[in-house]
Amino acid sequence: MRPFATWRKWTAGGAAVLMAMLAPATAEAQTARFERFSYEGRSQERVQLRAGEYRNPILSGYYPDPSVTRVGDDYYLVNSSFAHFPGLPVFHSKDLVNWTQIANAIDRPGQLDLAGRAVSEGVFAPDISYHDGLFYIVNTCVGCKGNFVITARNPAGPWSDPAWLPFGGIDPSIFWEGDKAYIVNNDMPAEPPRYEGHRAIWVQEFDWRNLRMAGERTQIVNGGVDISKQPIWIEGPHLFKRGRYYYLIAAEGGTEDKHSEVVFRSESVRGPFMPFPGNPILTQRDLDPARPDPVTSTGHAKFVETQAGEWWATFLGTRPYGPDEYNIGRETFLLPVSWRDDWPVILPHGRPVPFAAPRPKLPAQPRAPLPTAGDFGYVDEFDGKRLALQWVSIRTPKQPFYRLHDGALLLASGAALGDRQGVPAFIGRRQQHHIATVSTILRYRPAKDGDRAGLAAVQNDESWLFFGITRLDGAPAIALYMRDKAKTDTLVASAHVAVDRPITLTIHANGGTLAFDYTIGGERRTLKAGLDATFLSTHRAGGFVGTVIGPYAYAR
Ligand code: 6LW
Repeated sequence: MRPFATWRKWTAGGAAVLMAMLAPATAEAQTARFERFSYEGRSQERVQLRAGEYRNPILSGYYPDPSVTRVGDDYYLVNSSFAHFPGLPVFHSKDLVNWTQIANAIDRPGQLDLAGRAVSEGVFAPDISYHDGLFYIVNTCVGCKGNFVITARNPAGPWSDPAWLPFGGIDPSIFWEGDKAYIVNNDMPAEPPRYEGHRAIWVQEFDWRNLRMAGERTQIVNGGVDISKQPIWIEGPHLFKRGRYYYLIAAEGGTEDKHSEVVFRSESVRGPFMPFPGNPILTQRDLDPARPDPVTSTGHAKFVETQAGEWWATFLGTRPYGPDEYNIGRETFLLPVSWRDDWPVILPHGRPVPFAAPRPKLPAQPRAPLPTAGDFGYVDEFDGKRLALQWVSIRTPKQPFYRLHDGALLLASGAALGDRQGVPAFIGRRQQHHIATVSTILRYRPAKDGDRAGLAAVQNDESWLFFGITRLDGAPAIALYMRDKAKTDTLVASAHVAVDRPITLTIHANGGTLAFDYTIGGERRTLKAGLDATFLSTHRAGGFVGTVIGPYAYAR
């Protein structure tokens, strides 16, 4: 059984501090000074967009479990973020194609304590909705306190502290019907599970005025489309109404390459729900595994009806470079929903997800200043007052570990990377393309053997690499360390260097391989090329996230 199955068993039983202030840094040893961070990314598939087309995925990189909603002619989307902090990225769009992150719904340490959480625990699939002047996100903190709801008048924040909801399971979603609300979610079935992965979908009324559950909870799907076939991991449910029917859409098959989306309908919100005879309405699991540029693991969809009356689905999918291998996580895709005989279909059986497709009939928007789709890059000079919304660390910080000062990011030491009980002084951004170049300029003088500062590329506490400056045998050195599902480091390569000048560190990713360059005084050297990077794939590392790369510092 793959590791994610074990994860699934764990049903959940002031201004952002990260921006706050360390004491002013001095030029002494230990303070790592990062002067610039640049990213340049290119997709492995070559796609030529024609007029009127958009590019899939719409959010490249680790942005899984999308939930989308419309308010007037504005669209909002939210993704899972597990134990990364700040968490629950919220995006805005006017055309469903160009997205701009406007918030992290969890951005105050007081909102959620992710202490001790593994990177793929924490906040699972969220759902965003709007009713009567207020936005709602319902969600589960796995390994922490379970299901909760947060609200905001403005989706750009601030979002409230959680109101905890006393039901088990994961993936809650709100369905609004007039003045009433219901929450559907995945949980254990009402009977002892018949097999591994046997789950159910439940519905209960949500007393939205008091942020609590009301009345009886009803199981509306047991197992999946056909329990005699032992379907696994029915999850990510969403309810909506169209015409005379209530529709329930849900993912089935597990979030790896057997993933799919299925649909049921009923004339009553509590069922009985009948499965669509043409299920699944989206999957790539029966396509030729040897097809070029495959999109796989598609499912976990949510629909939105546009102001023009079209229906669209956001869903997750992956773009592996090898057999179920991708380091960039599960991504957000968009496809139209077509209706026939009052049943919705996202993609007819046997069709591959297209990388280019006709846009929604919505007023076209300019490309976002920081694009989320296609090839793109950016440079962060660290000259703002706070870091951009895209920077994330691991677990909730107990105290600030970085500071922006004079065009640099100053990192103090935190816990060692790999220490699950602590918060490392690590702040990174998602690797969003298989072909990517990530670079930083670093000034740092290690005081003791083992002190480190540089770039870390992290899947989780046991699967990561560090490339940067350390001290080996009493002398400063450039070093590359890695952990491949391990509790201790392996030194891959090292070279002694002088650290009296800034050093540029560059990581080149190309699918399943990585190369590491450093430049001092205009002279460029390669420390290591052709490193097998499959240990940074979600498949090998286990869990639900993608690789996050960025500055890290640690003093012994
Ligand atoms: C999420 C579940 C899933 O809660 O994976 O793919 C879990 N779908 O619905 C974590 O993302």
